Amino acid sequence: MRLFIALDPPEGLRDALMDMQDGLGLGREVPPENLHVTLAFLGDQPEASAELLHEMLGAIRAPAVRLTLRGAEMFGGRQPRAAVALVEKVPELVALQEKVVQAARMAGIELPRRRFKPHFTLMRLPRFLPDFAEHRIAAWLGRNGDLVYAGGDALQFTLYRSTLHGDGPIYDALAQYPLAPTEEPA
Ligand code: 2AM
Repeated sequence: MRLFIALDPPEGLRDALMDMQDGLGLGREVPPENLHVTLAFLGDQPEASAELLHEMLGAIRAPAVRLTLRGAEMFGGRQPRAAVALVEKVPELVALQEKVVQAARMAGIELPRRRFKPHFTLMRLPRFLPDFAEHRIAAWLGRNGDLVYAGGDALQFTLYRSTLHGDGPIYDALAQYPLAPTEEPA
């Protein structure tokens, strides 16, 4: 099973992400139900590891994570492969990501050390881009590069199975784990 662990956007934030998708005019949109912030990508894992992982994830105690969009970027450097909305790296998000990685390691899953750059992938771009792509990308970054959007709290995280198909992956939520709501200041 190809597995990953992610945060899903609250509804209002999903709409904001879809608005951002509308403006690029290049590549393939990530379907609304697939928009997420990956906390850990685990790759192919045997069923036994998945069960142990589920136990470890269920033991995580962590507060809700405020999801704030802060700017947009193209990933891939000189060969842009994806348009993404960046997510503010608040301490609760960093701590949760570390706990998730630790849970995976305790379940015996080896993870490469990777810098965590939280984001929603919005569009995936083809290898060969048309001539007008550069202009569209520059215009889109001009509109979204400084964007700030308070997207509300993620109150849970999800273990997903990803099945690859020719026309894009299918994600199945295998389990969800609650995060503790934070109290509003009086
Ligand atoms: P991305 O959105 O930045 O492409 C499910 O595939 C999720 O895991 C995607 O959101 C993807 O991040 C992330 N991921 C991280 N490493 C990956 C890899 N080597 N292959 C596929 N997906 C990966």
